[in-house]
Amino acid sequence: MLTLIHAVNSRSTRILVLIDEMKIWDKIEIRQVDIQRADGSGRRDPSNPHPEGKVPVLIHDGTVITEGAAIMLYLTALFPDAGRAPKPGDPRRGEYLTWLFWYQGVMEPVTWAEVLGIRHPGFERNFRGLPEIATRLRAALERGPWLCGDYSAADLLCASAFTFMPQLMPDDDLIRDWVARYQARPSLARAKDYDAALTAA
Ligand SMILES: N[C@@H](CCC(=O)N[C@@H](CS)C(=O)NCC(=O)O)C(=O)O
Repeated sequence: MLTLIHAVNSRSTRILVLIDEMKIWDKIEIRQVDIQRADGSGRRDPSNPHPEGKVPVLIHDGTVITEGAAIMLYLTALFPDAGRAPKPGDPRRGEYLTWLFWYQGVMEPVTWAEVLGIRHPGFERNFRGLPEIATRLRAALERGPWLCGDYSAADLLCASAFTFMPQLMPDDDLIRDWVARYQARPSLARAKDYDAALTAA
């Protein structure tokens, strides 16, 4: 049994986008929890199995999986025919894994540091910065049309950062167009509608 621990308008919403892209709504139970929000609202939900009370969390037959990229990798591996990842053996599989891990290990810390105004030479030496992120994305998009050729969870994860933090959008037509194509996908609207219905209930 698969369960997604979800809080509306949060990082777990992009897992809803993936679920919609993969057409696996009927395979996953969505369980809503409260979380502590940056504005001070909300509270840690004691029913949430995440060790820090965060979302997203995927539970598969009792196993708890956290971190957005790990959940995306897990789901796309569990449903390989859903078509949102190059399969093992595909020459672009390595690129797919690279993008997921790079997002979680580099892009997310760098974008958050930028938004919070955190600057340290050691941080920049380890993670680099926004210009390097833009260069890397652009190089992949020049080959395009998506990061791994066809649309995949890697696009969803990386492009979602610029939906959440539009002020960080690089001044680059290829990247702007890629984010716009991601935002225009019906899966995004359907996930937002799902959250709106939960909020209204
Ligand atoms: N690295 C985690 C971050 C998860 C995360 O920080 N989620 C936020 C919601 S967007 C959360 O649950 N915050 C509640 C809290 O910090 O207590 C991931 O990418 O999945």
